[in-house]
Amino acid sequence: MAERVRALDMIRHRDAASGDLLSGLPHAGGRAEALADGATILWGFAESAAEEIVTRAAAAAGFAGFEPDACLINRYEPGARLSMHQDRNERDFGAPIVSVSLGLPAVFLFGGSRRHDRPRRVRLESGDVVVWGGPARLTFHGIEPLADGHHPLTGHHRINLTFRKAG
Ligand SMILES: O=C(O)CCC(=O)C(=O)O
Ligand SMILES: [Mn+2]
Repeated sequence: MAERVRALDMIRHRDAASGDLLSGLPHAGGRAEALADGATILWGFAESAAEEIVTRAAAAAGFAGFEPDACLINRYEPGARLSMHQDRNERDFGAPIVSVSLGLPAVFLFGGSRRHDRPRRVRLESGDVVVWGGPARLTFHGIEPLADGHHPLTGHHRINLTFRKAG
């Protein structure tokens, strides 16, 4: 539950950087700079929230010391899917993948080491964090077509961030 709240905080902070949601936000180590009426930049804010979620989730899953250097962001609209694939673009398969989901729920398909292994279907909701690494690092996975809906944070979208050690 704590992870969920923190992931939601992260997206709120991002929204805040471009708009109106600033007043009263707790300040968690970043630096705030007023640009003009109603606009403020929170330097380093989302990054510090993301770092905490991701490193704690990785450690809880058995990958202490995970230091991602890349974040891939996918935005899904209703009907969008991601076919079964392995994450192979990273140089070091010793590091896990840490995935943070925000907004509309989705069905995550988590298969096996072969493309046609029957996948588990796991419903991911906003704030859920999935970590896979070690013997599971090259597991085939994908996302079922997104069902339509509305989420207060993201409207008709789902956003997924995958933190990786690419280099
Ligand atoms: O959207 C997701 O939950 C998974 C994203 C993913 O597998 C990828 O970007 O490689
Ligand atoms: Mn992937």
